[in-house]
Amino acid sequence: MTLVQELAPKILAEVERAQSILLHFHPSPDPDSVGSGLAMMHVLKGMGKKVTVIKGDSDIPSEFSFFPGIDQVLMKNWHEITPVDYDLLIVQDATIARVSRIVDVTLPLEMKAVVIDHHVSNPGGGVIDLIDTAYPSTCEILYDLFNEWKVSITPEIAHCLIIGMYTDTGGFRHDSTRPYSLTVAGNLAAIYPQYTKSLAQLFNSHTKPSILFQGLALSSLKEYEGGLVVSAVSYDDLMKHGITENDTSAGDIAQTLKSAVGWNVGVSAIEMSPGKVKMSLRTRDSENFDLSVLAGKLGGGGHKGAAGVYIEKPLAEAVQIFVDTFNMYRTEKGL
Ligand SMILES: [Mn+2]
Repeated sequence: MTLVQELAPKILAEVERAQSILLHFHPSPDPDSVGSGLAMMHVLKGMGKKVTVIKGDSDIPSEFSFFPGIDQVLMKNWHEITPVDYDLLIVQDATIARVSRIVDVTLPLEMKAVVIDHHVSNPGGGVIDLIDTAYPSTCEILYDLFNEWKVSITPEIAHCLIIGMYTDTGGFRHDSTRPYSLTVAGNLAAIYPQYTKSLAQLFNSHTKPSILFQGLALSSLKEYEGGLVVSAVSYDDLMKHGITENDTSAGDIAQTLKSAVGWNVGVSAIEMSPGKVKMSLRTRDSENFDLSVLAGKLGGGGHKGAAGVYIEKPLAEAVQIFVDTFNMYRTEKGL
């Protein structure tokens, strides 16, 4: 019996018991967060449940406008709602703490949490934790969960799920992709064949400042021993060019860096506000460089091949801390 098969009836029992269910998007939501949040919303509404989806910390990127049901999202963050109004929180594609990064997320006694995620670094902490790292996306977990629940997958649900699955696997290119992922995607594509139009919207929606950001990021590269390369963009530079957080794409920069032969680990460091640096890490060699471990040493998390961390220091200091930690990791691993 798989974990999904084991937990599906238990999660369904919590859903049936609940009067009012809260869903959320994680900070800087990606299509797996939004797709899983909205797919779950459609399913629960289909069951006649009272459901609220909050946007969380971040604004919803305009290129996500195609997601069916996005217009029903409550444009509020955790601290702007009254948590006791809800008796069940379903945390998806995130940890409970990561429902918001701006405020502390403390669940009232009246509220139960169910955690559904595929991140190896998720500690759980819900009354039920459906955390299965064999899945490349939360949306793929939901496909199996909904089937266990005998939910019929509507075009709306299929649309939400396939976009999250596609993006979290890098277009079915990451090692996390399983043959089964393609089977699921095939089933979803048959239900909603127009999903390619949404992908076109998603990947042709760059802002002008976002292209400027890529230029700044790529012109700031520094190479370190052990095949590490770091791009670092300061808060001042962001301000000078009118670049907002939504215009930055740390993951894409790090992805580009590690695509070069000889650069094993690519890091994009961005000083999002003075003294607060966001780092995205990518590797072309996750056998030797387990980024979830590396990021974990600094309080971050993620997957073996892709991880992230925030360091609350000025940019140069933050980069130095990372480089030192990287060297420590190399020494430990004999690399
Ligand atoms: Mn995900």
